[in-house]
Amino acid sequence: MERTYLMIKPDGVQRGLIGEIVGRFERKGLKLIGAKLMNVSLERAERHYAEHKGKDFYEMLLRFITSGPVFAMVWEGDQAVGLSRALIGKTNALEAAPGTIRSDFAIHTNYNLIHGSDSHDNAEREIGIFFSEEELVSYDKAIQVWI
Ligand code: RTP
Ligand code: MG
Repeated sequence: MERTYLMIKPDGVQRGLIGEIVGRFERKGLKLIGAKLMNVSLERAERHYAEHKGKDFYEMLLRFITSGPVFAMVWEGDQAVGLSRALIGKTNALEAAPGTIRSDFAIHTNYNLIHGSDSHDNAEREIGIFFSEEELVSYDKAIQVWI
């Protein structure tokens, strides 16, 4: 079992796409174990995007992610990291496969609706930035046996 950190970015919240996006992960069969609408402080944004420090889009990325509320989530399931990245699609909407979130709803690389952890280790690191363990809910899904 693996956990991943997913975050609907300010564009997704402002465009009213929270329900649409959350529904895709629910229907896939992953288990939602934590969620909250929140503003991201500059300090949290810098920790989250530390790997991009120094890149030409870094400052813009920080401004964007702190510009309005995000919908922060933790999802659990077998291969949750890889499966979530597959549902999200490539960073650039032009390269994202049809049927992925970014292909279906995004136009611009900078406004690509959702973040998904790119590795198991980064998932655990990012969950720690945005959630305390007390905010995460442990429960069984009745139909999990078929997924
Ligand atoms: P994310 O971290 O948000 O899930 O996206 P990702 O893994 O697909 O892409 P990543 O390389 O981690 O980049 C993080 C975010 O920075 C913006 N970006 N802009 N060339 C560019 O202008 C550029 N490259 C990346 C995107 O918003 C990307 O999601
Ligand atoms: Mg990334």
